[in-house]
Amino acid sequence: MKPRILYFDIRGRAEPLRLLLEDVGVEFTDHQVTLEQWPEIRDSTPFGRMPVYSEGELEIPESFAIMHYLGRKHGLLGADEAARVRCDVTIEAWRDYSNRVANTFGALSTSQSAREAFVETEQPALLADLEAFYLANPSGAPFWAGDSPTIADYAAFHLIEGVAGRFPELFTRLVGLQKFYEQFSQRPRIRAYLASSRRPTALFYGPNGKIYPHEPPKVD
Ligand SMILES: N[C@@H](CCC(=O)N[C@@H](CS)C(=O)NCC(=O)O)C(=O)O
Repeated sequence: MKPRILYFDIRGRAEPLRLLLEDVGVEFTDHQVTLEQWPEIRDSTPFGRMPVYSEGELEIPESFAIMHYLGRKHGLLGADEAARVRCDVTIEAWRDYSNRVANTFGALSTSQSAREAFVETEQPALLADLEAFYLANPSGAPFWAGDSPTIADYAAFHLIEGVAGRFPELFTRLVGLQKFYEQFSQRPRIRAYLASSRRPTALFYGPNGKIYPHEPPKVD
């Protein structure tokens, strides 16, 4: 039986998992749940949250636990200790960035002035630090950790795509991140997935509904 990802009909926390499975060529069922369907499904999930990954008898909640499981299974955790450390650091640093974005744009309680401050000051600084870390990969290969793909690349790719779509001016200044993004998107199975209709179009849910990659952020 094919493995299954259960998640909302958005990219969100499931997208790095989808990108990984696509890239390694594993066929999977991508069960996309609408907001309306969710209340009926919630109680059947381990923590009342998604994503949930299933493979036969194995059921894994928590997106990072799933990511690490798939990383172990498909040899995507780094080829040596230095790469494994860079992989972990990359995952954590992008997780912090993603939490800041979610708190800023996904929460009704965030004020407009806090959103402005994030976009003008904090976000460029966070991304510049991430870019510097990427460029310091000693291998010089177009990956975040060592000279082969790791789970960090799928996590970073998904979040960089959000920057490219929603903050294009900022993205043009982040030449290193652009280079990674362009090279990674040319991997044959990734390219096929990006062009496919099976991919959800929305990035995530904001307080007023779905947020799309090319929708500019509302900061005023
Ligand atoms: N730490 C969890 C967080 C999961 C989570 O917050 N999922 C959200 C969607 S992104 C959810 O299921 N929300 C529905 C709800 O809370 O009712 C993970 O990384 O998987």
